[in-house]
Formats: sequence, structure tokens, C-alpha cells
Amino acid sequence: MGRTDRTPAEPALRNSDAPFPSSESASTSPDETRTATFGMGCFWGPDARFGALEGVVRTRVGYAGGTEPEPSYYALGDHTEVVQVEYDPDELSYDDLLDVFWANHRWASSAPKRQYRSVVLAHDDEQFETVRRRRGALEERTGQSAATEIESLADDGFTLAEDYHQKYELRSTPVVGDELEALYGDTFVDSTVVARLNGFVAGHGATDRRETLLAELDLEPTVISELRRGF
Ligand code: MHO
Repeated sequence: MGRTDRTPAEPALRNSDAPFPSSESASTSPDETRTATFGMGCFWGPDARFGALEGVVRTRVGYAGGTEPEPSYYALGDHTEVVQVEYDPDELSYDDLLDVFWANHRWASSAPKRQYRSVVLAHDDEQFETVRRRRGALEERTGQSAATEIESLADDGFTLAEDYHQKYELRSTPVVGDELEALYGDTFVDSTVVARLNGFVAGHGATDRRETLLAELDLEPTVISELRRGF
């Protein structure tokens, strides 16, 4: 008796009711988050890169920017692989995310396929104008013209990709991927801890942040040592 059936927000954490890793934010959970959507080549890499950033609450990969109904990886139609980043605006700005976006893909040449094009899907007019201004400044600074397209994301414009594409780096880490998938179940994709670990195993994030998160994890020693190998 006395037990509750409440599902812990982050089952891998020692304090598994915590919705957010304590070391990552002064607040336990941001009241308000914002979302940004970027196409920048194969979505596996950006999923990890953004997931490692302090202030990012969750990442998801999917398909957007086309008209084909119900796209999937093998029936993409005119869609593009994108990463959707949900973030705490008190910790990160949209401009910070745009810095990461342009610093980490080939924006100056058009991609060989529409699947991998450079595109920002703006969630509102403010984002749209910010990207326009920033793209102009980038071109001016570098003297190169940017292939990056700017479009408005329709309300139903994002289709979540198949499970096996979500947090790909972590999923493909031996032992760890299976363990975390089993532990999190349906909440794997939306977990902040899983997003961080996906980034950290891909080599992103500072050592002290990786170690702090490791110390908060309530996982088998074999899982921890596999994670550490990836770090
Ligand atoms: N790395 C793969 C692309 C996968 S991505 C989800 C490849 O080189 O074919 O598009």
C-alpha cells in the first residue's frame, strides 16, 4: 500500500520523479518552452548535437517541408529530414540555435536531394523574420550565397519519423540503447535525459556535464561503463 502508479518522468535518474536533470537547469521544469525546426542533412547528427545543449528540453526527428500526406522514411515524397528542438527560452535563444544550425551543415551548396536540403521551418512570423535577417547577415559576412530555404511550418506540417530514427546514436550504442529503450518505453523520444545521452555518446557536450549526468543516473554498472566508453 501507499504506492502510487505515477510513471516517473525520468526513470533513469536516481530521483526518478525529476522531470529535468538538476544539473542542467536552475528551475526544475520550464513553464514555457519554444520549438524550432531545422533541415540540415541526415537528421541523426543534428538530433544528437541539439540534444546535448543545455536548455534543450527535447528533440524529435521527422519529415516536413513537403506536401505528401503521411510521409515515411521510404516514402518521403517531397519532404525533408528535420530535427525539431524544444527549448527553454530562459536558457537558450532562437538565435543561439541558428548559430548551431549554420555552423554544422553545408549551407552554401544545394544538397543532392531534397531529403537533405538546408531549410528552416519557422513556427511564427518572428522566427521567420529572424531567420531572414540572419541569413542575410551570414551571406554578407561570408560573401557566399546561402542555399538555406525559409518556410513557414503548417500546424500539421511535421510528421514524427519512425522509432528507429529517434536518438539514433544512443539506440546504436551497445547495451545502453536497449536498456534505455526498455526503461523509457513510449517516453524514450521525449525524455530530456535520453536527448542528453544521445548527444553525449555522439561526442558532444563538456566532460564535466557528462560526468554530472552520469552521477545522477541509477543504471547498472555495465550500462554506465558502456556510456563512459562513448563519452
Ligand atoms: N547515413 C545514412 C542516411 C541516413 S539518414 C536517416 C546514409 O548514409 O545513407 O538519412
